[in-house]
Amino acid sequence: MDETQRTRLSKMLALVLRHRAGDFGLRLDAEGFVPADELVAALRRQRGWASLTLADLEEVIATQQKRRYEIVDGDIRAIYGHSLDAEVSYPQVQPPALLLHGTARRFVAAIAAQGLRPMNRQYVHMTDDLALAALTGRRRDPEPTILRIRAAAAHADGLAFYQADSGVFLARAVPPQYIEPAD
Ligand code: HQG
Repeated sequence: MDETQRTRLSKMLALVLRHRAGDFGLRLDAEGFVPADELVAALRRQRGWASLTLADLEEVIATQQKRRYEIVDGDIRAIYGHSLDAEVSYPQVQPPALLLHGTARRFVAAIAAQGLRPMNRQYVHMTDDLALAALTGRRRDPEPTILRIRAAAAHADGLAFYQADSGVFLARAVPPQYIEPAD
C-alpha cells in the first residue's frame, strides 16, 4: 500500500474499532479486542475492500508513527478513542503528578468552567508527552493551548485514572479545580 491507502485503512479501522463495530457485525470484548480474521472478513464485505488482507492491517500498525491499533494473539483493537456504547475497560493507574491535554484556544473558557468532558468519546484523553499533547491540539487549532492537569491531586481525591498505552492516560472527566489556568 502507499501512504494514502494506509491512511484510508487507518481511518476505516478507527470507524469500526472505535465507533461502529456493531454496524459491521462485530462485537468487541471488554478490552476492545475482536479477532483480526473476523475484522478482515467484515471489511472484505464492504464495497472497495474485497481484497483486504491481515498483512494490510499489520502494515498499517507497523508503519504508523502514532500507536493507534495493536494485534495481540490474533486479536486486534483500537488502543484508545472509543465512542461505542459498550465501554472499553483499562487498568487503573496512579497517574504522574501532572498530565497534559492539548486543545483549541476556543475551548479553554468552557473547559475552565466545566472541566474536561469526554464529549463524544468514552474517556477524556491526556498525556505526559508534550509533543503528543501539541499534536492532539493542532488537530483543531494551529496554536493550541496545552492545559496542565494536577492528576496526582485528582487521584488522591478519588478520581480514577486509566492508562491505555505509554503516553495515553484516560479519565471519565476532570473537574475544573484540577486544571491549571491557561497561560
Ligand atoms: C474538548 C486523537 C468544551 C477537548 C488525538 C477536545 C488524541 C471541551 C474536544 C485522541 C470540554 C474533544 C483524543 C468542555 C473537553 N467544553 N470543549 N467542557 N471538554 N473539550 O477528539 O483529546 O489521531 O474527543 O479539549 O490525538 O482531542 O485519532 O478528544 O478538543 O490522542 O488517533 O473537546 O484522539 O488521536 O475531542 O483527542 P476528542 P482529544 P487519533
